[in-house]
Amino acid sequence: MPKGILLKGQKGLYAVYDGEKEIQCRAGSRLRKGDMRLSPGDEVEYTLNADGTGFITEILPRRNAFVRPPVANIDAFVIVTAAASPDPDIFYLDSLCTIATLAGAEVMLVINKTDIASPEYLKSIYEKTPVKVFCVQAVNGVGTEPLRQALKGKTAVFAGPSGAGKSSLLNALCPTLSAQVGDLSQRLMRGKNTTRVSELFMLDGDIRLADTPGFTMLDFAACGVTDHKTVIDAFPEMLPFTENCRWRDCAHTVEEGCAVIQAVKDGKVPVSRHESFVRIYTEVKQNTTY
Ligand SMILES: Nc1nc2c(ncn2[C@@H]2O[C@H](COP(=O)(O)OP(=O)(O)OP(=O)(O)O)[C@@H](O)[C@H]2O)c(=O)[nH]1
Ligand SMILES: [Mg+2]
Ligand SMILES: [Zn+2]
Repeated sequence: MPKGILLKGQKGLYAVYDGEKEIQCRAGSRLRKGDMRLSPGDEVEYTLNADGTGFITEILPRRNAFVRPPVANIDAFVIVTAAASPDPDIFYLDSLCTIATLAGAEVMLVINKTDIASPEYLKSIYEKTPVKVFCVQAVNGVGTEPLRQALKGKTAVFAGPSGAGKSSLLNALCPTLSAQVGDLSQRLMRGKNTTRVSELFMLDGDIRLADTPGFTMLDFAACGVTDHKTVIDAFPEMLPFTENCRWRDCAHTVEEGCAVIQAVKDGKVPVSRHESFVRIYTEVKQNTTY
């Protein structure tokens, strides 16, 4: 049976990419309701009709899935921040990093607007982490080529504060898409009920990108972060130090003899990353029911 990736769905009509072209599909009601509802990014099986349209019969197992925006099988989060205007919100960036990492996605941090402010401060923080950093000027396309290379073969979502330059970056990566992007933002501006629209754009035939208005209000639980003990896994640069903590159940927040805290004091772990960790850990723990 043919397989493809769902790009978008609206009013029971779905666009499935078969690797070469889009197939217009319908789907049974079982796949259109509830948690397992078809989402952009889903890998699906479908049957082909004689007229070239299709019927989706199955959603293949998901590697991850999000509700707001509704997307699945995300390989990479492209977190866009401006070097200035608006100023970077490091806690928000680290929160997005945490959600992405714990969902098994790669994190790419794009520092935009480097024409008006230096990216060095942010760069110095994230160079000490596994986060991949790209410094760009979306307005004129400077620095976007390495990002395009890194995105090859992947399904990715843009996330980041309003005004950081996500739509500008999408245009820089794919100038021919600009009409579509313009259309999308116009549709999104019309009213709140349209903000759930979520679709993947094809770039260069093998990059799938979602410029969705999601991930603005961060709800850790809704994004699958429900166990405070896993938060440390989203800070891989701290993990090696945890072995030397005095207590085996050290939370690495305020404990005596915590080797992570010592590493922060020694300049081996960025202070802001540890601050974000403590805040996220505390927030997730408060919402943990056991
Ligand atoms: N100086 C400068 N301005 C930029 C750059 N990239 C984008 N901008 C400007 O920043 C503003 C916001 O850009 P958008 O692409 O609309 O930002 P966005 O992240 O899509 O914002 P939302 O759709 O509201 O989430 C626009 O006025 C852009 O022209 C850049 O590299 N340098
Ligand atoms: Mg935008
Ligand atoms: Zn510790």
